[in-house]
Amino acid sequence: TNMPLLPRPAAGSPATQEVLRRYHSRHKGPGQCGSVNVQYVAAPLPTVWSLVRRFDRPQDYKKFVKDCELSAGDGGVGSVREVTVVSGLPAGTSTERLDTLDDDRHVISFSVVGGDHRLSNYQSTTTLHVSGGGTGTVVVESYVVDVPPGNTAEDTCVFADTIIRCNLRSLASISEEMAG
Ligand code: A9S
Repeated sequence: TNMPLLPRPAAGSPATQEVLRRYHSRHKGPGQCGSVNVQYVAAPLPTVWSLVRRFDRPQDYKKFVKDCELSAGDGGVGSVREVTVVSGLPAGTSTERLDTLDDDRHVISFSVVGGDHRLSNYQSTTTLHVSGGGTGTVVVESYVVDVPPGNTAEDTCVFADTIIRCNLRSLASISEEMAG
């Protein structure tokens, strides 16, 4: 039959839907891939945000970061960080610029601008959302990145998603520890 399908309403409050539309539906150019990862954290948003907003201290929850130094700025928009990666990854350093830091909407985004790794033009956006009346937080992290020559979009996303899910699980456990 030609019976139209009844669209299911999207999840989340109108405010959440607006943030998702605005910050997580980035356009992928030709030769790019990307995805969205979501993590529930059983800690209040201000606790989670206190970790996520520190562009100068990714090592506080990103286990693959050995060291981080700002090479420009003081941690505000436009700051540049030089990240040194732990051994075992196919990367040594990554140079990253802070593009957005919104303490009201709880949005942070950065772009990879250099380094000796294969994730060229990696651009990431993370937003935080109050959940469970304030007892919990939903973290949404999306990215786009160039597919390196000789790799598939699928392999590139599997690699990036593996690192991101690791970061998000670590963010959850540290936040939950802080919140007691
Ligand atoms: O750090 C993040 O938020 C997420 C990712 C996927 C970071 C990846 C990375 O910084 C390495 C950890 C160094 C791995 C980049 C840009 C390239 C890598 O190969």
